[in-house]
Amino acid sequence: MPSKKPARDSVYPQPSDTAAVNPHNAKTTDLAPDTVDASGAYMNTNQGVRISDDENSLKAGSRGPSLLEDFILREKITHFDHERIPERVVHARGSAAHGVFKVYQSQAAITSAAFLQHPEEETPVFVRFSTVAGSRGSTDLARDVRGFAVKFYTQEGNFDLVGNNMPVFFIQDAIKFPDLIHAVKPEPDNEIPQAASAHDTFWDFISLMPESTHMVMWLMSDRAIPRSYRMMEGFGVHTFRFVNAEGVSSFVKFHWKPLLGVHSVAWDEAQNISGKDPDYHRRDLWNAIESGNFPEWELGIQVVPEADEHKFEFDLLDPTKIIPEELVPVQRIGKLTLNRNPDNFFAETEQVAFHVGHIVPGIDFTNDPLLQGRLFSYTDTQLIRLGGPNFHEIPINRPVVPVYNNQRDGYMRQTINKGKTSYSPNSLGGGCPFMAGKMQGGFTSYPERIEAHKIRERSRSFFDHFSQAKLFYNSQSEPEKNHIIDAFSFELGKVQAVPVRERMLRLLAEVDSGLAAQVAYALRLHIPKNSEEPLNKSIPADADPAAYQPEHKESSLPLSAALSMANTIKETIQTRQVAVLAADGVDGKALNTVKKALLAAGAVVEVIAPRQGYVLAENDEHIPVDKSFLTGASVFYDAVYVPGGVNSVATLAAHADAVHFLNEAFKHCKAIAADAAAQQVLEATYFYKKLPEDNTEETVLRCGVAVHDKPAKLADLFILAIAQHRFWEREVPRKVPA
Ligand code: HDD
Repeated sequence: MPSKKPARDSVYPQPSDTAAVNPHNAKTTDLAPDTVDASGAYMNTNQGVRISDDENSLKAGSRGPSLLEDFILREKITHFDHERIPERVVHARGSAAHGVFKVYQSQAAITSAAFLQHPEEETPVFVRFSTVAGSRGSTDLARDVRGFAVKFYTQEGNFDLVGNNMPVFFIQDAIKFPDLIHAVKPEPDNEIPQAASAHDTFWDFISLMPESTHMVMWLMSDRAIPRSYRMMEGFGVHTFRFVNAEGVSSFVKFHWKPLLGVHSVAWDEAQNISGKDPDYHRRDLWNAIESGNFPEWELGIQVVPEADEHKFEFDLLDPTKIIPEELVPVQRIGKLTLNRNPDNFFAETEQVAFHVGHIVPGIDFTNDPLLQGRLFSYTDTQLIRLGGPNFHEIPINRPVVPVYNNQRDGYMRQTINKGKTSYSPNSLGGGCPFMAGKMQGGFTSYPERIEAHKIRERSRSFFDHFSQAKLFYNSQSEPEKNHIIDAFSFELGKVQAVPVRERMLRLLAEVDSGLAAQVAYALRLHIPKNSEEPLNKSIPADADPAAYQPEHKESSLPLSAALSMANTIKETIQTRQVAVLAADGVDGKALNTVKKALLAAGAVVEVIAPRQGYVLAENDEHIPVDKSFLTGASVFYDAVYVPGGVNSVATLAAHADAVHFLNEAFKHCKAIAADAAAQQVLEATYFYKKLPEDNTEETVLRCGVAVHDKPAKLADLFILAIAQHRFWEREVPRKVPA
């Protein structure tokens, strides 16, 4: 046994409390050693030489040529020339935040992972959300899967849960990942389209890969156009293992459940937002955290005892399958809170390196062939993206525990290792660093018994590609089904190759004949009567095609309520964005009453007017304006309120942008409220004639439009309506001219 703690092999300050060197624990005011703040400091070069003139290069005479000896200019330009690093090959566009995780109660019975033992302990986390296909500068509201990657800086080292906002994946084996990504990325000849799956190569690939059917149902659902990162679920996708201190293993699926519920925007709205504010989700996350509205998720787990591995009608190792929550309930075991924005996008969000293979004792892998391939890919990609093998030394990637091993040198090495020994075993270094046995928290892999032939083959238990796609579709509400039909019609409508469209129709017919028929109607095509033979084109050269036909199984569950966003939490308007349309002469008293009630309920309220600056209320109050009709748009808000006031109402009723604002909000099924005195504005809208006569709570909850002559009562009704998120039933028939 070592008699004393080995010295830290690091250049960083070495306080006894490891939390003090952890940049992730630091508050913005409490700068960590690696964080630089120039307040009060003089500008200097990278070598620390103070700069007296950063405005002019060194020249031979004030009108003469620049001199090569200008080391200040050369250093500055050279650094600038090298400022870009390769963007992530997938998930290039993202944004992130710091936070903490706390477990509710010890999970010792199922896992020995230290961060899941003590309810009083906080584990720092860094979470990055992303879109998959678009490049770094693309739009947040693309129809796409969202990455949901969480780095837990635990006392046993880093654990990365690198998941998505959809619980399944397109492919079953990692060897197909480059094909999938080549197909979805912009087409190689003309680099079109950006951040979109609506093009030939993607659907060509999908149409030949029936295993992707379940995932594309999710992708064509509203899950692919979230209202906010804060309102998405997250999933670890693969089945992982938990292992307890006795070495007993259970299978586990990870879930993140957002406390604000799971909500989306409308597709038309998503496309509008993409043009008007491509940073919509990034801004939303940033603003929520800056304003103290910290996003929260509960960590959920579905646990399956080892002995039950084969009790399901699908294979737990197949990443195109969920475990329906009706079969194995999700236990909520802890809470994640994002409470601090990064200080520097590049240093933190861009340089963070997640890896599905970063696990800690108590957690282990399964033989899911997609997971197994990922284990190779993530380190490999960081080597090229972050420039070498020392990316773990970048502050955002460092574990909170000191690192002692015999790895040395390489590009950008930061650590100054002391001593002569960088090998093991050694006697000259006292045998340090020592290996840790189980008792000292050493990681030991779960000793799974494996006895098999070495073979390239897909397990037959992975051949059911449609039963869970059907389960997903059958579990959706009518509006959600309509959105899926529209999404397929849109995406396949953008595909030029008719045989690809037809092949997709045939696959959709395997899911639901009504779905296939409606998409076929939109495309004016017939659904091919018979499937191509073989239906599954993804077959090895020497295989018997017949043996590769997918199985046509039915799920024994008719539906799963957890799969529909219609069943999400609808009890809060916390952080919902409400637009107040106003012009000079607005009824300031009514406006303030409704605004106060909305703010008290946690909403964010912004005044939109014909001009920026302020509006002059009836009572001469100056009411600040947040945006004009030029800089604001209904698609940025969850709800709209029109206060009374004779002049304001007359101005807005005659203002095309104000009327468009309301029509569009109605089209996107949002809550709308108006003072009775603002009726003239509503009369100018397309939907006025559709409004019911009465204003009971029941009517407002059904149609989402509240009109009342008492502002306080109006506010109550409005808040109830906003909490519903959207009134999707309004879309039938979907014919609003906005
Ligand atoms: Fe991956 C990034 C999630 C399959 C290879 N992946 C990446 C990120 C997320 C995921 C969230 C972004 C991390 C960040 O914010 O930096 N990936 C998934 C999920 C998958 C999945 C949930 C299936 C269940 N990925 C997958 C496969 C491979 C990769 C099968 C390769 C065989 N993924 C990568 C990568 C990336 C990546 C190329 C790009 C940038 C990075 O790793 O750091 O290595």
